[in-house]
Amino acid sequence: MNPLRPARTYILLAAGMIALAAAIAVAIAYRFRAEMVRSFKGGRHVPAVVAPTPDHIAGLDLPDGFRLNIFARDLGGPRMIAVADEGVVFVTRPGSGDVIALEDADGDGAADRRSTFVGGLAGVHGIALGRERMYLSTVREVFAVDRRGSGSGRRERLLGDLPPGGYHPYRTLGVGPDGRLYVSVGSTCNACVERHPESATILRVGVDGREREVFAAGLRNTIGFGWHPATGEMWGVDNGTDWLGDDLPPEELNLLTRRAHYGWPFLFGPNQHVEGLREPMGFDREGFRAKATGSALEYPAHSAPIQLAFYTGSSFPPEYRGDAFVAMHGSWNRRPASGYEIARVRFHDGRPQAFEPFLTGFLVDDDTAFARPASVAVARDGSLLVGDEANGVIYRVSYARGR
Ligand SMILES: [Ca+2]
Ligand SMILES: [Ca+2]
Repeated sequence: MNPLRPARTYILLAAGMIALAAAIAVAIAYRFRAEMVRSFKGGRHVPAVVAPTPDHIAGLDLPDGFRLNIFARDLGGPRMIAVADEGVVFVTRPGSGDVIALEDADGDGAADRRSTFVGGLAGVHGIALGRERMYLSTVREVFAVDRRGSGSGRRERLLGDLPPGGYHPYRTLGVGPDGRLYVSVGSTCNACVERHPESATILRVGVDGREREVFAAGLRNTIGFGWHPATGEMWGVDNGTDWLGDDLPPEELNLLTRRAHYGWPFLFGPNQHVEGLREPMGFDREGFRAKATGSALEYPAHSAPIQLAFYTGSSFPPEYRGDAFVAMHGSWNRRPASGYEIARVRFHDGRPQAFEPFLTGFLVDDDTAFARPASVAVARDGSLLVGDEANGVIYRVSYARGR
């Protein structure tokens, strides 16, 4: 046996470990160079998600006259829902990389047909329906598929170079009243000055993928957005910065207008300064504040608003027309937990008045939940569909008074 061999092995091993440690140090330094939160407040607190029992479901709270049933179950990890005019309910599942189609053919309020509409699209999350086409987004791409056929037809790639996902890889889509496609691109970090001009923005682009522009900026992650059915104005809910404490910053409802800046990472809510942030050298705080747009309404911190849907149906009482519903995914950075519910935004004459609880009770106690609500959509019969990402259930809320 060569006596030099063990020594050489140790030297190589030591050199390898030093190189690895250096690489990790560089990676950590790179990551935290951009991160602006100076001291981390609010611990990790994630209620355990259990399977829903009949007792759990019976314990859900709704305003008087509303009732709830299960529309579909065993759906894996459903995220966004889009309902077609003819009633088909499309659901994206980024984990399984597909879009499923659910139909309630006999009209009893529960889906009885289920098929895979689009498959093999890893990370598919955003969905929007045009007259003939369905638009889908993955982390860095936007596709169009013919939605009248089986879904298996040609897939046209409209965009292939969205910014990297990082902290927020789930992009969402909407087709505006102007016929253009809106793409929400969340931030790559918790709080930082982004390197890519399209990170932490909403983009606007033609449905052919051309004439792309940053529509609105300073939005950390506005997953849920939509257009008020009476005014055509665009409203969105933004997810505020983590680790700033149990009550800061609030989640925001913003009126989204072209070329506005909504303040992230420097300002929150109605343009309030964020304490505990490392601001860039020479940052002109007051100059920035003068140009930024504050929120219209606020919601408890860390509730994590996901999908937003305006109520466009007619089976709920008339005062719900033009109000919005928001799925609150629920906190992981706050004690006690917040969110885990469906909130209603009351609108009057096109202006938001207040958030109020609509469907609550998914949080059984501060350590236990039986849903992480991610989606809300209005079904063709005017009922509200609510998707739970954690247990793969879609609940259906209908108005039952007088029946
Ligand atoms: Ca049915
Ligand atoms: Ca803001």
